[in-house]
Amino acid sequence: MSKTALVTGILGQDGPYLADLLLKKGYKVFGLIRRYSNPNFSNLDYLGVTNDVDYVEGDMNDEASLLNLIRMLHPDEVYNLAAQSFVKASFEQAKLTTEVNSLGPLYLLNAIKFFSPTSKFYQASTSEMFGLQHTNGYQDEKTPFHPRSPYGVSKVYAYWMTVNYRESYGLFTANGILFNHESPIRGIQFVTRKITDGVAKIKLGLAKELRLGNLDAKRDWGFAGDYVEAMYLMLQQKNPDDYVVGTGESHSVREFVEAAFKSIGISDWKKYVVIDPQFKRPAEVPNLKAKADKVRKNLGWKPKVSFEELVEMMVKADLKRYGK
Ligand code: NAP
Ligand code: G4F
Repeated sequence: MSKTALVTGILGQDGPYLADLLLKKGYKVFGLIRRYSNPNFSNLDYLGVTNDVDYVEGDMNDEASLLNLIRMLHPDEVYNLAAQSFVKASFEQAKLTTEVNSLGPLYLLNAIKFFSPTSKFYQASTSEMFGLQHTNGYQDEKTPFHPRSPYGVSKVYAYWMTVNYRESYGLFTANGILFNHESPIRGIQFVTRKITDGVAKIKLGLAKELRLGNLDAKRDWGFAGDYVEAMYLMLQQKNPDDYVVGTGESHSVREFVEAAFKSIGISDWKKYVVIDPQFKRPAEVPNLKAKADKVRKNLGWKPKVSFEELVEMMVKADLKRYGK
């Protein structure tokens, strides 16, 4: 019999890449969607898997809907990807962010504890939990947390609940502490996609400028398609554990901008970029760089797409979209 997986956040960026991977491995994939008048399947369409996923309704804010789903489905694996994942919005919507990102995972953990204790659970933890902290310029599994946003704080709660339910009840729960990962279906508000979308519009004469915030922030950017493999691998191990996942390379937003303009043959990018304070944050995370030795050694995972390849892939996809 084929394995079953419940994936929350199925309509986001990571959900479709993970669904594609699991379907190729023969899983039956249940995707959690909230009730919408018009749900947006465009990211699943991009990967060509819209009709292969079984959709179930529920909301991370609605405990009963999650309890009921776990009780009915008894999935072999639960991947909790749903979140209010935009850091900037979490400053203005801290309560909502906390409810979805902290209490949502708690509801799922309780549902597993009561109704399906053999289900393995993956929690989408994040490098944002490290915030200002680093160990000699890197972050790894031993680096303490110092979150810098309501988003980061909400994810620290979920991280520890995931650890606590493993230690208290013997559940198979794993945290993937993922560094930034991007793709052509990255949400348009996030800086990488905002840049590649803006660059494509400038190239095609559809825009004259690109308005951005802090160009000095540095991130460890990888490709989402690579990172969902690490999520899957974490749930295939004999014992549950927590893993940092990243490339080990850090680039500034400025470097991303430069690379994106370079990919369309423009070197004097400063002519087009306007610094706009509305895109700056009350507190910034200045530098994220993964030391992902554990995931490489224990799970044999490594990224396949380089920074330059990622930028080019995203610019090309946006040019193609507007070209159409
Ligand atoms: P994303 O594109 O923002 O997708 C998040 C998904 O969560 C969306 O599909 C959204 O559904 C869903 N969601 C939000 N509130 C919900 C609710 N109340 N009930 C049910 N579903 C809800 O995020 P992503 O980039 O794919 O990231 C996946 C996960 O990894 C997130 O938890 C994020 O915090 C975490 N993470 C991401 C990165 C990264 O660099 N991408 C790094 C580390 C950790 P709608 O489509 O209905 O709005
Ligand atoms: O692309 P961002 O919005 O991503 P951020 O804040 O790093 O968060 C993402 O990665 C986390 C993992 O580390 C995830 F957990 C989280 O869910 C999300 O996926 O911003 C990246 C950097 C920031 O330093 C920001 O201040 O880019 C800087 N930035 C500069 N100008 C901008 C802009 N960010 C956005 N979104 N828009 C700008 O105009």
